[in-house]
Amino acid sequence: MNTSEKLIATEQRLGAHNYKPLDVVLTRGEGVYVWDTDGNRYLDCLSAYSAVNQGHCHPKILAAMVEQAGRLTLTSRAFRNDQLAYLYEELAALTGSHKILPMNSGAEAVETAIKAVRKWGYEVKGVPEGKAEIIVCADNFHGRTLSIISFSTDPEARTGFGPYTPGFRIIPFGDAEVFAAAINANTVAALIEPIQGEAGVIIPPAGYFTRIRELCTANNVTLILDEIQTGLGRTGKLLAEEHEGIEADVTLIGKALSGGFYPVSAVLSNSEVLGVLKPGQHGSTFGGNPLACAVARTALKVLTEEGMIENAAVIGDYFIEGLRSIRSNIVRDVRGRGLMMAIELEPEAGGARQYCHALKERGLLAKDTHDHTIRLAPPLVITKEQVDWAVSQIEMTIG
Ligand code: IF1
Repeated sequence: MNTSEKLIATEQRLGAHNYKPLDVVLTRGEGVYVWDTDGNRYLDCLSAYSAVNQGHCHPKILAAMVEQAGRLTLTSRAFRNDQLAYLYEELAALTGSHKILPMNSGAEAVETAIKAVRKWGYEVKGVPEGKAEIIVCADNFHGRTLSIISFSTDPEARTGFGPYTPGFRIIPFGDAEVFAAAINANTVAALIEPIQGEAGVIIPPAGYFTRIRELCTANNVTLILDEIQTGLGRTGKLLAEEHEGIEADVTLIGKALSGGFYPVSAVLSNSEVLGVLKPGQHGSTFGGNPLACAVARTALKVLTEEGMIENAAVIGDYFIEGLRSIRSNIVRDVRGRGLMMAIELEPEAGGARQYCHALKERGLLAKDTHDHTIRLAPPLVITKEQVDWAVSQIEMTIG
């Protein structure tokens, strides 16, 4: 057995089998590339589910992390640290948010928002205690905690984990009139992904979010957009909400907030929602720690200063055009916005996973989702030449 076979066997023996990864054992990354233990190079077209938008091991984020790690890593929020205020300031300037709450994982940011809007509902909107409702969409993906999977419609994510948290109303994604009908006096919030990632990169019809925004405003419903995957440049804008020219009341970010170095997430609020949380009512040991803040500050800085968001817009269009030019009778649809893309295969093609395997053999890493869809989301630093290469490999695999 070579090194990678040994490592896979050990994982198989000792690890919980809650994942089924492609059998490639990575040991190094730089920019859009990663290398396995046998020295093979791959073009990463997943970016750790959009957490490494800035590219692997970005040297400036690395330097900030090393510098901060040698100085101060964790104080807890029992004391203050000299990085948090700067992160607040820089995030507020970038996004126009008025209040920020730092957490670690994406799921924690979602949980935080759910807690805050419920409390807001009782204290500000006047919803009777215990009656708050949050509208969510079918085929959502917001994380893995008990409350979050309670409103999942994916049997794999949900089945067997009850009893479930009540208080969520599930409606189809993309239909604003169904949304209008679902609002009642106890509706405190709507929690929606701008583009549904796990569902297979589902882009709602134009005007959907404009109408959702109107309905939320008219009914005093807090609009929470989960931009954990779509945010921070992935779709060619800083936040995907900009494509429709709207502003959420609460925006959730995570993943690329650290450029993939460290779990950092945040709840951004431009309304009074976060204002309802008082000392002792919410928190986290690691949330807002100086190492996370220093890493996040630099991750945001390189994202904007190095033109990554513009690159995602321009190269994303180019990539999708390239994918659409592939002649294949097993492709049902190609869709995407910026560098968040998907190729949906015909059901007769026999599943996307075999094509992801084949792409891996050609040096391109991508991930299947929902059986028939190949998801593509390279780091935002990808070049035209690299896209040309990727498209040719994909063409040879599915063409
Ligand atoms: C896994 C998918 C991506 C997310 C949105 C919150 C979270 C996520 C919109 C939670 C996380 C991940 C987690 C990852 C697979 C993955 C994923 F395939 F499930 F849908 F990215 F496309 N909101 N998405 O996409 O963030 O707590 O994980 O930090 O292995 O479960 P987290």
